[in-house]
Amino acid sequence: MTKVVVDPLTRIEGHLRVSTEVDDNGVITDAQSSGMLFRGIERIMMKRDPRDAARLVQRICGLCPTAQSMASVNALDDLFGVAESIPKDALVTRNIIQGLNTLTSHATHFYVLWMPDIVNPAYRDILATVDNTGPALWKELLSRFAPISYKMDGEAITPGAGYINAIKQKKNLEEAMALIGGKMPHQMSTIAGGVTYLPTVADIGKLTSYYLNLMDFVNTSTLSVGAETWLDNTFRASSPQKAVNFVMEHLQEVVDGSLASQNFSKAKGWGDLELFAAFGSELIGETLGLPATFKFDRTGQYAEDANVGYLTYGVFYDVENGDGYNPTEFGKSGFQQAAFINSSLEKKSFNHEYITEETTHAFYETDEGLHPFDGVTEPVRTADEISYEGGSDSKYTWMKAPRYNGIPCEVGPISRMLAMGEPLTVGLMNLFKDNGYSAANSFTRMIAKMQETLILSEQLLKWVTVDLDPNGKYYVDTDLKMAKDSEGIGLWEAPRGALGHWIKSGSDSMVTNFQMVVPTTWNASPRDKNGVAGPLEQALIGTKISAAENMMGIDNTNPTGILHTARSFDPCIACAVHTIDLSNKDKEQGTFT
Ligand code: NFE
Ligand code: MG
Repeated sequence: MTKVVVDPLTRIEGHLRVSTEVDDNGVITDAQSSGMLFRGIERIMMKRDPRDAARLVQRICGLCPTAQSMASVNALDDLFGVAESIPKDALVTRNIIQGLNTLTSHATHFYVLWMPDIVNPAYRDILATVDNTGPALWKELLSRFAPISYKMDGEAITPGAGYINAIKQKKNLEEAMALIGGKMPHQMSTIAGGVTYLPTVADIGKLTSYYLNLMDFVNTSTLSVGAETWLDNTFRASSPQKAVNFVMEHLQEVVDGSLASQNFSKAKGWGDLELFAAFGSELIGETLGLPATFKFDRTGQYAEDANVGYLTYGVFYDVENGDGYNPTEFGKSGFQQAAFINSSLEKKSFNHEYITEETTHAFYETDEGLHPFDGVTEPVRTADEISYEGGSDSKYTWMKAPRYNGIPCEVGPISRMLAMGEPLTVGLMNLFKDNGYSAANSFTRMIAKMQETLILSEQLLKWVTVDLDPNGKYYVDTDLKMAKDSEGIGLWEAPRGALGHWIKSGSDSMVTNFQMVVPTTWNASPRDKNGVAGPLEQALIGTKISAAENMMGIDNTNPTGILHTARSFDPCIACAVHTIDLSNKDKEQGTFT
């Protein structure tokens, strides 16, 4: 038995430690996920004017601040009793700014955080031995996905085009967000009752040109067939089977046109997503007759008897139906679909009352399952209570353990796509399940994210060019007295998954409790009081430490299995750990102001 620890895991946000035990066959037999970043957000809201929430709590993170501001403002609309009267134009504006943030985040994760994994040196060595495809494929992968800092045998590798273009696209989308939000990150536009932004006709023109720049990126980098054709045949397919068939037939054509010539360039029909879809899966690659494939469908898998569900609260207001929204239930279809989906992929209704957080294995006073309205954030008080070495029976992380009806849940694009019944995601997940793979794995997580990117891009165009009205109404008046002795729920979806803020106020309308349960706290959760591991932990246990193992032997010093799996969840520890300790400023464990 060997202990393999990755600490810190790079190319994520914040500081995550993944600690594993690996047997002599390279199988991970135990795993702990630890959030190492101790900071402060929930407690700074206590006794404040609740309206501060929409400005302050988005400082939790620079990746998903927009989602945090949106969850807060949903909670405030509920607290002030105005949720059902928010004008449609304000809801459209909020949808646009969240859509831009989600697209930025996904482009960053796909190209900048995850794809450099595909040019891990282990794969160069493997591909070098694969006749007909290996070396040519390796060259093509480098030309697209190698990051700026990539060095191999002391030689600097030229940055990949996809990597560079994603960074340029991030700038494009953040400029668009700043147009609405005044600045980015930490936009200033969303307030209880609506938004402060009133779009002009010129602004709509500018937003449209940012949109065209985005679609240029999507259509020239991501897909050779163009987003519209792809979506017509996948997202709008009449069944999951038809969506999968389209993708397989399209990929087969591309494969047939390029294998003999060993040419995997865009000219031969390989967009970045197509390349990943064909070569990223052992199952799909073998079906297509590819001699070289990656095995990302074998990383990040749940065991057959996994105790994990998929959770989404729904996101984006249903602007077709006019003003207002229900804070606990956005709608019943599309992006607005809230759902709990069990490990057999059966969709159930959602009720926020089933959400609890436990701290049996986290560095807080032990709670064994409080609903966020009653949630407490009380860190342990002495440094000797904080150790990351104790193993799964001890406390080992700053992340709490959220549960839905007692069940750990994976959140993120894969859960949203499942809930909306997106045909390609549903079809692929069932295909893997029926072939003895886990439905959720590194491959399906990445495909679901790119599928959401395409669907959301299209939706964004409608919000910008059809729904946004320069003569609209953008807020309803609120008064602090309306928040007297009240409570509010803000449910939303951040790019990384289900995000909830819960707020309570007293007789002076000031905040008496504020709790946030964020996506990475779900995904990178520790054990709960029953010893059940979190989703990332369960996805690691039972898989191989070395995804490149087939030809290279077991390599504990390049634990590709851990890297792919952990990064496929797109973790953000800045969001996941958000504690403050104002009372022990002189103590060793660290304090924050
Ligand atoms: Ni800091 Fe966040 C997102 C939220 S993470 S990135 O998306 O909420 O868990
Ligand atoms: Mg919290």
